Amino acid sequence: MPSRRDFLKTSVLAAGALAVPRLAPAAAARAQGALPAAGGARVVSTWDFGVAANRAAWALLSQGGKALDAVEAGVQVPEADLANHSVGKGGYPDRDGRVTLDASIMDGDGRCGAVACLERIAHPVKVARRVMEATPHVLLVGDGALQFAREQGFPEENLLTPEAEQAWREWLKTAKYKPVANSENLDYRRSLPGGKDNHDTIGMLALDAHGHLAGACTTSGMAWKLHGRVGDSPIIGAGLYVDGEVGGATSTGVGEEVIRNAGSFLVVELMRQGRSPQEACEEAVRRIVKKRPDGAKELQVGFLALRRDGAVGAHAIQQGFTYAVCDALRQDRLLASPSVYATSFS
Ligand code: SD4
Repeated sequence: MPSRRDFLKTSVLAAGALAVPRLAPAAAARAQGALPAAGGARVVSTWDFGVAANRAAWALLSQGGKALDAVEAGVQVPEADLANHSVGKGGYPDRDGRVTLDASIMDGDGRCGAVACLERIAHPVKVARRVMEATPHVLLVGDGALQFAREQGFPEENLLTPEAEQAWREWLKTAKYKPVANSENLDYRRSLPGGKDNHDTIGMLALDAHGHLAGACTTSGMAWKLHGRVGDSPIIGAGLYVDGEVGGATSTGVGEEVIRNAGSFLVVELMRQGRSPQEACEEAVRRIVKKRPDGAKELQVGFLALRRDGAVGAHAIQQGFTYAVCDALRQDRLLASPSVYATSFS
């Protein structure tokens, strides 16, 4: 039996394309980072599950809807998918068996809202938007975020599904903790609990027909994390940043590395200085690798950027990061990001 690594190597060499292990809705993803502006609205998002999320966003964008509404609607698709153990209900819990969610949303005009370590609310992105619109704050965490969500009338429910609980109980047998690359694209039904499904996120960026930009990012964070751990996804400037004058960026992977480098803010600032979305993502990845040359060999971080003219860029440390692009021309594009390392270690 060839290993997953061999399989990736072979398929890349043979076909010039990256075959992803989880069923890719747009067939095999083509390896590509930069995409030129298409004119008109466009939405991009991370990983294979971005294709379905983009579709929900496109339902609004194609009708002249606002980028902010589109990203909020789009990321709710993986949040609601119980087979997705990375985002929303059904997400893998922390090491205490608690599902804690992180999410953020940002408009091109600078308004933003976020929640971190939120329990019992299935759509954290909606609470993030409510923080943005109904409070003078940007970020609510833990019990305070839950209290706010309750007061705002969000329904409460148990987010730990039997499948996720079983995976957690399996993990407890060894209690080994190591983030693994590209878990979002693994087949959750076949992968071993406690092994590969160890981190996950959807980041989405949209440009609407009126030229406005917005972004959202939502995750259950790293499976088996310490209770209270917060990743990059709800940190404005780390997992998500949008500036309507320039563009937006979002990230996925080991959030600690992204936070250390203010990753998404960095990508947007590099675009402001004239780098293309592709060059900006490459530089942000380079900074992470440069600071931790040995550690970076064993971890995944991917950046995705959308410039205000609709041009797209993506780059990752490891092979295997995919992203979805949707516009009037084509709604189901799934592309494989270029990467620093040619083979995925997972
Ligand atoms: C985190 N960045 O919590 C998220 C998880 C992730 O691929 O994106 N994993 O650190």
